[in-house]
Amino acid sequence: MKTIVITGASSGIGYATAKALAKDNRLILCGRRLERLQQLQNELKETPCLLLTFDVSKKEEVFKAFDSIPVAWKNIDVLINNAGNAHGLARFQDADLADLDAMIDSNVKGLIYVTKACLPYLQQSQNAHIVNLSSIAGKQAYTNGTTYCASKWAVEALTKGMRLDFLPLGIKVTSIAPGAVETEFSLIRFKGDTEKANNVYRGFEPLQAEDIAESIAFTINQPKHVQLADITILPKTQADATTILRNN
Ligand code: 8X3
Repeated sequence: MKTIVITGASSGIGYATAKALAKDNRLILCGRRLERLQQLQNELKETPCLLLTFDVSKKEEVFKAFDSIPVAWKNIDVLINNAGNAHGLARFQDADLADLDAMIDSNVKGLIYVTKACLPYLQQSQNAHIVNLSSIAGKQAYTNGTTYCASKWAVEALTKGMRLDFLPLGIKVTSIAPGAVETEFSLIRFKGDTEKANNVYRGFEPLQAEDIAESIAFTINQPKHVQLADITILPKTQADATTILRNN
């Protein structure tokens, strides 16, 4: 049995990951919306769950939440840094600065805050592991996505750097880099415009959140001496960040 923290647990990949890891583990489910976390907890009847409500981009909220963890939950084995989003899709010169701030705040600073806040608890574990949700956008910049891509390149750099820094601590660090996954991701990127969001997944079979959850489960269930460094997951009909074969 592992104690596993999942950020952004109330929807998408975080939600599917909580479901995939529910058996034989204890879950610390983190998100901004308590009702959504409670709903997930109700669905995971057999699983011991602790709910932490905070916004990853708000430093004080993050540290306050981790400080509030009861003693019985303080031995944390796995941190899944899943929270993060894309805001807007526009050329850098046209992009809204507030959108760029939001992506750096959640995808980069949020991951840093949560990891810093969680580290003292991870250090209690003999089998500690951090899984960072990156993206194909962390490996290939594309037009209109410059700052989103930069935020995911930062996740890649943080993952590689942490793997080096944590060697003496014995903490494994893995990056999971998905391509097109059909979640609320595009709806958020396009600020609720369903037509634009649906168009992203038009004419091919995208990944589902459950596909990514399965790889996360595979990653953290490796033998103690095995550290998966990096998994890139694409739909069968996606070759790179911008090349997708569509049938219409
Ligand atoms: C999500 C994948 O290609 O939309 O991170 O940036 S992509």
